[in-house]
Amino acid sequence: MSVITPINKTVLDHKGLHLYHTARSNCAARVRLLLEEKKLDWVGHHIDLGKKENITEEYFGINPKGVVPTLVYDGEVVVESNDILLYLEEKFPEPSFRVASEKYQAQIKYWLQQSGDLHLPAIKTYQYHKINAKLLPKTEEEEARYAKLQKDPDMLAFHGKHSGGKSFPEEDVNRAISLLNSVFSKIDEAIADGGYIVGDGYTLADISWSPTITTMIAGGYDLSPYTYITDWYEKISRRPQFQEAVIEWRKKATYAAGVDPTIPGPAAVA
Ligand SMILES: N[C@@H](CCC(=O)N[C@@H](CS)C(=O)NCC(=O)O)C(=O)O
Repeated sequence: MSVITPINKTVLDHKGLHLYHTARSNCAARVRLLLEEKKLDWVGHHIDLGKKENITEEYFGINPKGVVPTLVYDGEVVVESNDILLYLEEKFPEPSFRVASEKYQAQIKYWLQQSGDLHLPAIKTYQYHKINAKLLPKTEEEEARYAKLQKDPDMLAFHGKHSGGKSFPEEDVNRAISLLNSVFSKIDEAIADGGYIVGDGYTLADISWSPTITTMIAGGYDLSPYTYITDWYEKISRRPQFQEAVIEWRKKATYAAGVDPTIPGPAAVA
């Protein structure tokens, strides 16, 4: 569980649930979705990635990698979106998005782990290659600020690959696509069994992966070979909670001056 001791002590005074999040982030969206499903009240702190509001000493003081989301609950700081899902499930068990059997609980953990492990090499790489590198360019001053604050070597290497208008190396993009194809084939197979990723009910595994599908569609990823995923996504995206936590929030995103916010894909994810 990614409970951390923050350097920025101001958040220790937060009472109740506070979420530091971004409108267009699939990582933040999965946490908003669970909060919505559990009908929990939360205070939002919107961190606009376009305006580089994450690249500040204050924000790195609560999230050491400078990424969203970060959850603060009564002063306890939790990072890593999939760990936040497990944390919320533990603190607020009803309604539950886990299933009772041990076999299924292990499967949920596996899918949350996959979602976390594949984020940087597959989902984020694909998305920066397709959209975000152009959507979120850093000025020289922002680059310098980032280099000073970011201590994580993987994050430095990742953002170094698109700095100064560079394109992602072809091998990274090919690897991302191959990882995505492989995980989507597995998810498709899992859904074929019971209509959901784990068993025949809506669980944290679906809550973790469905906002990622929105992001993939927005990035122009072809999901048509995965017919079970397509039907499952259709079903989940019709939930009012999904509309509120994922789709409505995406519409609130703002963009850096001079950036074209047009996103390919169905109108629902524009
Ligand atoms: N493994 C992290 C990844 C978080 C992450 O990379 N969030 C993205 C938005 S989806 C972000 O904050 N990007 C800004 C950046 O990389 O500087 C999690 O699941 O919370």
